[in-house]
This record gives sequence, structure tokens and C-alpha cells, in this order.
Amino acid sequence: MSHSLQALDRAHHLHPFTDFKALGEEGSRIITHAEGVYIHDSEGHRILDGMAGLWCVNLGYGREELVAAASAQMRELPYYNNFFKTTHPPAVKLAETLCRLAPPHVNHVFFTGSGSEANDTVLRMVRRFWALQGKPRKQWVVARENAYHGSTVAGMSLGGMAPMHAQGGPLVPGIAHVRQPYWFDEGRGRDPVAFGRECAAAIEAKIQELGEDNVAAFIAEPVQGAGGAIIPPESYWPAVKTVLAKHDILLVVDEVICGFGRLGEWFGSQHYDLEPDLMPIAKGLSSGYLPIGGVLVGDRVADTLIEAGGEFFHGFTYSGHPVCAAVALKNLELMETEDVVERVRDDIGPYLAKRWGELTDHPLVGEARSLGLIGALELIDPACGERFPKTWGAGNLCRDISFAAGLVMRSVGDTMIISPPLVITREQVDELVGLARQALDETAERLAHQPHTKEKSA
Ligand code: PXG
Repeated sequence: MSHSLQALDRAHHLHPFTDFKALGEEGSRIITHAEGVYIHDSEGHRILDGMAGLWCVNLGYGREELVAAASAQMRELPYYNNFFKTTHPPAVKLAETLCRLAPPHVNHVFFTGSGSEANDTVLRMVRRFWALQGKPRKQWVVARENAYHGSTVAGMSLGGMAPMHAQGGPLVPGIAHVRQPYWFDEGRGRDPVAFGRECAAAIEAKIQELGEDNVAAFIAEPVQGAGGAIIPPESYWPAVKTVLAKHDILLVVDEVICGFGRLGEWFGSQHYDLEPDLMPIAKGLSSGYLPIGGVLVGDRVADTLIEAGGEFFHGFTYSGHPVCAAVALKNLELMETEDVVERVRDDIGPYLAKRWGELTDHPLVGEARSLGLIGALELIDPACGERFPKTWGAGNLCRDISFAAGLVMRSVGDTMIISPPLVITREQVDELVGLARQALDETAERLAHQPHTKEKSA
């Protein structure tokens, strides 16, 4: 089966974020089924999914309750929209549940089909908000370098991924980027508290450069996900809050990865004690079983949009899709009844922190960090304590070795990241850490025994 499917894949399928030519030569890995925290490929391998798919399968694979919720809703009402003064029970109930779980000042939601659409919605909403406030010049959005906010034109313009910008220009105008609070790569050797404050000060400097009257919002992930599981210094978010309040700039907290328990609270904003005006969500909302996203809207923005009247010309065919909404609702219900979020905060998150932290003693590891169930390892050359030359591809090598050993661990440059299903057990955390250590050992060995590679890129 593998070969014929691989041939068809090569012939017809263009994969996301993929070098089409290289994949065509190599052939893709075919994932056939999954249960709990394990995925299986067509060659018969069982692999621990340390990434929960793409940061989304929070309840793990094979939850029959979610399957049943989808099939029941498909029979009842497979599709209807929320345009033109109509709605349906799953969308209404999901909206109510989300607003109950969100911080108290958040009482509305706008549904989308994905996180990228959520961020497109954010951009349109903040600009409309300020126009309705009589400040139509407040249009600029300040975002961060190395942030990820999606792959649509607005999403990638808000994001700060240099390779995406290089391929995607011209970008959406009116978006400016500031430095990220990435202590390991940009502040190592310095006091993290001072570094965090300095990164917040960069936001204020940008607001002053653009003119406070021209800036609508600041957007950021609580912990940067795709950028490398970057946990900001504790001083960062309090300082950012102060800057935004001082200049009356809306705060948009992108909860697409950090929402729904990943950091041990329902939303990352709650971990950092933030009061966002807008919170884009997706991924863990349905544990990835069906595509659904949205924007949670705080009272300040929602009240303005509602009270002003006039149509908001924005929405998607699948905004609040009934089957996706029914699955998301059941997903949230299961998370509540099984105390998934509390378990991440009080038990499995701290346990992961302890076990993952032990990897610091590995010669290849410059830093092992985690928060809730998101974690990263910074790979360094033991010979000098600095990064390996980029051309060595140490991170990708470690990722491939890890996959072959039975663990999905991602690489972002030479940062190894994990974001396992929230239902992972202590024994499975032990297995994950054991496999990560095995991958590190083998990576170290391979890099040490390739002196020709060293010479080539020295
Ligand atoms: N915001 C954040 C913070 C994300 O992580 C999006 C928005 C966009 O969501 P959609 O549903 O449109 O994909 C994301 C998505 C990776 C990777 O390689 C990360 C994402 C998507 C695909 C790959 O880490 N994050």
C-alpha cells in the first residue's frame, strides 16, 4: 500500500509548507490510524505524537464521544449558515460555552473555519472598531518578528516569518514588526528580567515612531509556538500591558496554540493575567477533529460594533459550521468533566517540567524549557557552547532520528519542540523524554562523526 499511495501522492498532491521537489524524491510518510497519544504509519510503526498533530489534538486520538457528536449532528443538520439572521443550536451553545470559559470581560465570539481566518477577522475588526470610535487613522497593527499568525495573506503579513514574507510580497500594508522576547537567541548572558522589559520597550518605541494616533492594536502569542516554543521572561507581559494601556492600543492575544489548556489555564491570557480585547482561537477548540476557529471579542470592541449598528461585511461559508460546532462543544464538555486543564496545571505540566528539565544535562542541550504542555530544547555544539553552523541542519537531523525512534518531535532551526496531547500520562511522558534523550544521543554521535561536514561549513 505504501508504495502505490506514495506514487499517487507524488503525482498529484502539493503538501503545505513543503519542498515539493525534495518530497517527491523522498516520498511521504503515510499515517493511517491513531489512538490516544500514538499515531501509526503504513509501514507498521507506532509513533508517540509529541506534537498533538499540529498543536491541536488536545484530547488525543480516538475519542468516540467526538465521533458520536459529529455523526448525530450530521444527521440532524449537516449544514446551515449564520448569515441573514439565522443560526442553529450548536453555534449558539458553543458561543455561550466559550464566553463562560473566557475571562469575564469577554462575552462574544465571531466564528471562522481556521486560525488564519480568525486573524483576518482580527485585522478587519480592529480597523472597524477605531473607525466607529471616530479615529479612522488608527490602522497600524504592531506585531512581532518570528510570530506565526497564519498562512493567508493577512495572517502571514501579521506573522513575522521572514521566509514567508520573502515569498509573499507585497504584504498587507499597515503592519509593523518589533523584536521578539527570545532570551536564548537574543538575550543570552543578560539578565532575563531586563531583557524582557527591553523587548516591551521596543513596542513603545514603535508606537511612538508610528504615532499613537495611527496605531490600532498589538498582536502576539502568549508563548510563541511555531517560532520555537518561546516562553517570554516573566517581566515581558506586565511591561507590555503597561505600554498598551498608556497609549490606548488594543491587545490581541493569539490563543490558537495556547488556548484550551496548553499552558494549564483555559487561555494563555489567564496564565499571564492579560485582558485581551480580541482572542483568535482554533486548533484545540475541537481537538483538531474538525476545522473550526473564531475570535473571542471583549466588551469594549463588541459593544462598539453592536451599538454603532450597520452591517459588518465579513464572514465565511463555514463560520460556526454546525457539525464542527457540535464537536467543539463536546470537546469542551469532555475537557471540563475530565478536569483536563487543571491536570495540566497541577499534575502533568509540572511532571513534564521536571522530566524535560533533566535533559539539560545532555551535552547537546543549551536550554530545556517548558510551560504547561509546551516545551523546547535548544541544541548547541558541545565543543563551544554556541549554535551549530546553520548548514549542518542539526535540528532537522534530530527530528528525523527522533521520528525513526518513535517520537514526533519538531524542529524549528536548531530548537526541538514538543506539544503533546493534554491527556498524556506520566508513563507516556517518561517514554517521550526517554525517546528524546535517545534522539539527542544519536544526533550527537552523528554530528561528531562527520568531520567532513564540519570542514565544509567551517
Ligand atoms: N495563530 C497561531 C498562533 C498559530 O499557531 C495560526 C494562527 C493559523 O491557524 P490555521 O488554522 O489557519 O493553520 C496558527 C497555526 C507549525 C505550524 O509548523 C503551526 C501552525 C500551523 C501549521 C504549522 O508549527 N499554527
